This record gives sequence, C-alpha cells and structure tokens, in this order.
Amino acid sequence: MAFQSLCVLGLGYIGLPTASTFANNGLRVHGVDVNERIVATLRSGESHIQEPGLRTLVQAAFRSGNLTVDRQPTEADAFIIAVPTPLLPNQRADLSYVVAAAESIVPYLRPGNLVILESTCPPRTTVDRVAPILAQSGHTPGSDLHLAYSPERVLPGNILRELIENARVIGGIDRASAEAGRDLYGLFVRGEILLTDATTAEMVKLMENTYRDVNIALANEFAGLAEAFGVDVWQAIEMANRHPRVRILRPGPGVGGHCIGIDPWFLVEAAPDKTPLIKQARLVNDGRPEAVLDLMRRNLGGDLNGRKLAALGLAYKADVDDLRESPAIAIVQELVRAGAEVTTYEPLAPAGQVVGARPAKEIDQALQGAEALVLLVDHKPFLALEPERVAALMSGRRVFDLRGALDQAAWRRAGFDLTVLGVGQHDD
Ligand code: SAJ
Repeated sequence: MAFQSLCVLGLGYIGLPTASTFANNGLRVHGVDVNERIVATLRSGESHIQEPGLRTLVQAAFRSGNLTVDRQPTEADAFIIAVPTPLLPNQRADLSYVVAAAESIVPYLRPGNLVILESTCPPRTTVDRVAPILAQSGHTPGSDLHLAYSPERVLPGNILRELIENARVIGGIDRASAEAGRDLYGLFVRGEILLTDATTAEMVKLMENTYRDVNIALANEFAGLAEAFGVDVWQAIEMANRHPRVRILRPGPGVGGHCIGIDPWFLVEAAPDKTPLIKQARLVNDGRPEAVLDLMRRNLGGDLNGRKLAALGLAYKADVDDLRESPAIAIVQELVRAGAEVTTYEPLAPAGQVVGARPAKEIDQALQGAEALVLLVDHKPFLALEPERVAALMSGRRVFDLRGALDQAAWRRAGFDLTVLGVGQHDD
C-alpha cells in the first residue's frame, strides 16, 4: 500500500518524533494536539519536549513543508494515535484520551484508510474499544478500513535512534491491516518489522516493560538482602552476571517514568487472578522510597528532623529531564515530611521543585552547609564531582549514594562516611 499523507494524534514524546520522522521521509504529515500551547510552541519553531536531536528534527520537518500542526485532524491516508494512557488512582488504565482521539478521526475516515494505535493499552483495547468507535464512520475495520496496534518501544534519551533502529511489532486486526502497517513504517524503520495480530502486539509491549519491572524488583530485593548480610550487592551482581545466563538489573531508589511503573498494572487490571508476581513486583518497587527513608534514618541516628540535606537529581533516571513519576521526588517529599531541610538540584530540569524543599540553581548552592549529600540520580556531571571540593562546601561528611554510582574509595579517602544502597556493613 502506498501512503502520501498521515495524521498523527498526540504530539508528545512519541507522536512528535514519529510525525517529524515521517515528514522528513517525504510523507505529508498533519500533527494534532488538543493542547493549544503545544501547537503554538511547535509553530514558533520550538519543541516542548527535551530529547537529544528532537528540536533539529522538528525544525527540519517544518522546513521541508511536509509538517503542519493543528488542534483538529484532517483527512489522510493513515492515522497514528499516540496519546497518553495514564494510570487512574484505582490502578486502571485511563483510556479516555485514546477514546477521544479515535472519536475525533471518525468524520475524516475514508475507505482504505489505515489507523494505527501506538499508545500502551490493556490487552484487547484495539479490538474491543477502538474498532467499534471507528465503525461509527460507516466503514468496517478489517473490511474497508485497516486497523493495527504497533507499540512504541523507544528509550527516552535515545528516542530518535531507537525509533529507526528498533525492531517494530505491528499487530493487525487482520493480515491486510498488519501488512498496511508494514508498508507505512517501512518508510523509515531500519529494524526488523514483525507482523502479528493486534492483541499479541499489545501483550508484547506490556510484557517487555513488565519483564523489566519484575527484574528490577528482584534486584531491589537482593539489595535489601545484601544490606542485611553485610554484602556489597553491586559486587555480587557483577559476579553473578558473569554467568552466561544471568543478567541481574540494577537496584535503586525506585522505578519511575511513565512506562515501567505503570504498564504492569494494565496486566493486573486485565486479569488480577493471573498476576500475583507482577503485582508483587509493582509493590516492591513502589516501596523503594520508603526503604530509602529507612536506610537514611538508620544511618542518621534515627531522626531526620532538622537535618540539612543536599538532594542531587530529581529526574526519574540518569541524563533525562523527565520528572514524571520520579522516585527522587517521592523521596524528597518524604524527607521534607520527616522534617529535613532539603535543598534540591536538578541540572536538566531547573524549574523542577518539590513543595517544602529549596531548589538550588547551582550545585555549589545545594552543597553549601549541607551535612549530607543524597545522590538520587546518577546524572553524568554528578559522577564527576570531586569529593575534596564537595567536602570544602559541606558542613558534614556524609553521603548517601542511592544509585551505587560513586567511586566509594575516592569518597572515603576524602573523609566521607558513605552509605551506598545495597551495601551492608561488615562487622568482621
Ligand atoms: N531502573 C532501575 N534499575 C535498572 C533499570 C532501570 O532501577 O536496572 C529504573 C530507572 O532508574 C527508572 C526506571 O527504572 O526510574 C525506568 O527506566 P528504564 O530506563 O528502564 O526505562 P524507561 O521507562 O525510560 O523506558 C522503558 C523502556 N522499556 C524497556 O526497556 C523494556 C523503553 O524501551 C520503552 O519504550 C519505554 O519504557 C516505554 O515508553 O514504554
């Protein structure tokens, strides 16, 4: 199938790079976002999302004349739905954006169109929820409309490369839909294109992130065991990973971001009686901020009240500016609640703030007079900190490394009392 035009619904982390990449590959792309501010920002030549290379890519797409953005859809050969599916407070998927996006294109659908859902969804959403909405157009998915589910799998921080190079799974509600999807993504995807049915493709996406969540939970449990047994979990993991069939992930202060900590719940919601392990892993990872508070309390004489702390990093992981669902923020909130005087420093999102904590503009300002440094995120510049210089700024000599990222020997040489997550104290 040949495509000349594409309408992309949702211009966020996935929709914007996808729309721009298609435009730069010769398709006429109309990007839609319901948020007026996002549309205005893009039209002014800026990007509302910080991602390496994205601004240049978007600008090139506009310059090519192939990209337009608006709040309303238009007719097109293909439609991609890439809107958020957040988690509701009851741990169920909020499909309202998907439903609204599908409804918004109904008046524009023509026979032979292809509709692709990219948003992460519980199993059977494409078939049970989206197909009936599209059928309101008078055309029938699987007959005169093509409909497929194709999950995004790109890693924030590396989106532009992974969009092109990753294998792409395309699940059609029938074979012709999957093949139409292959013809569309084949315009720029260099990775393997794997065709399947829609529900399998939905499962693939959820399984990938759940696999990671469960394995991070396991690493976190190992960290707790190591702390109890006087073992350094980082050394133990490194040695275990020399086994040809073992690859233990990294323990840490929790699982953040808008994917891994959310998607497993979509499986629990779909089949609570079939998902005890998945649910338990979620609870283990959600309990990490609390475990960190315990660790800190134990090492600070039991009381956090009035302690002057420099909290480095607020992002959900290293070298990204994304603060969504960040365990670092949850930990700072808990520290504030416990009465600590916390100064935060997040170089990649300077506007990021936690109520009750003082945001610093410069790292020195955060460290000045602090009795303890709390490394929440292993951003590259933090790893290059010189312990002697830090010692000169701080009033105390205590460091909590919650990422196992600092050079323990170097910090100890500079006189610091170092507490590393997952490292138990030896009595022998
Ligand atoms: N984390 C650990 N230990 C680890 C790895 C990660 O504690 O060993 C934590 C991170 O610090 C972070 C969270 O987990 O808080 C998630 O980080 P991540 O880098 O594992 O994943 P995301 O959320 O940035 O992106 C994931 C990716 N999925 C997989 O790797 C299976 C990405 O490919 C998906 O496209 C993305 O979710 C998504 O949008 O679903």
